[in-house]
Amino acid sequence: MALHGLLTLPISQVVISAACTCPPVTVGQPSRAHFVYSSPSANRKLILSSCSNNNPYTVAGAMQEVAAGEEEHELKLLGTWRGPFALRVRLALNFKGLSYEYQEEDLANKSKLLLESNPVNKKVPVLIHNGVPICESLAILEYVDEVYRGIGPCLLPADPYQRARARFWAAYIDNKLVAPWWKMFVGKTNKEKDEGRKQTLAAVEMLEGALGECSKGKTFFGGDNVGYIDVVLGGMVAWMLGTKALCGVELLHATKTPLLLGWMESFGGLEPAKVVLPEVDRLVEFAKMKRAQRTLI
Ligand SMILES: N[C@@H](CCC(=O)N[C@@H](CS)C(=O)NCC(=O)O)C(=O)O
Repeated sequence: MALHGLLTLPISQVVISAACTCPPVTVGQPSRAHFVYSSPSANRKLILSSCSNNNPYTVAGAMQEVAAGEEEHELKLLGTWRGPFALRVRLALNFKGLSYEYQEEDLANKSKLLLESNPVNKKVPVLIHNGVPICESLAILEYVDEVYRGIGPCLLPADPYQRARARFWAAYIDNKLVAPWWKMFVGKTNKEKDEGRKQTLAAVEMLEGALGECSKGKTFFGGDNVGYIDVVLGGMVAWMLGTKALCGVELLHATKTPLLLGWMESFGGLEPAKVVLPEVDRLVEFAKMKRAQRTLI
């Protein structure tokens, strides 16, 4: 890895991202920067290639060098292209600019690797880091954020109160949005579907308020940059957009949820999201077919 030249850079051109400092501390030039990577496997620091300060996601280029030069950096993700839980992990890895191998799972015929990696729940996503599996999407997000601290944007805020709040909303999304959404979509009776619909709409309204509060007038839950809540909800973007076609319910309204509508457009327009978010029509067709067959989605 051609890092030696970079190591000789004058300190005035370097952005130092110490192991627990978020965001990176900038020293010198405002427009171009170099990053220091604190290796999770060894106590050594590497300065990575230059990134534009204007776009934290261009650190992806730098990560390619880590992948090439850090012999113990090996990430493999088991997921499905449409699952909101695997999608949030892919979003997080992309936003952090981490390279990883992706294995698409067939839930009707789960791979040996999945069954061995997640023997308890046998579900995706599973992230395998240097051969060690990590299960449960929220645990994976936190793991990635901790291990690759200083690489790309931090997902969880540095402040303990803000961190607790981000975790609160992530749990809310799982329990009060995703679970009722599912009930609305595959509920066995009309009563069950109707309950799911009411709960989902109530959750969307609550999340509109949460976005206003967390973003402090900026675009994302994380403020100017995408953070933990953004990627957690991000996994649901295509499902939310497909809700009208799948359940006959309009989830977002220009008058009732203008912030979430704006969030969705901005989030979906970012390159790290664009490359993984499923195409809504494809998702709708697939989900309808699976619902008709009553098989795992
Ligand atoms: N709480 C889990 C949920 C994961 C989950 O439900 N995954 C689904 C796909 S979206 C799955 O693997 N289902 C397979 C099964 O139920 O056997 C997480 O956050 O990772």
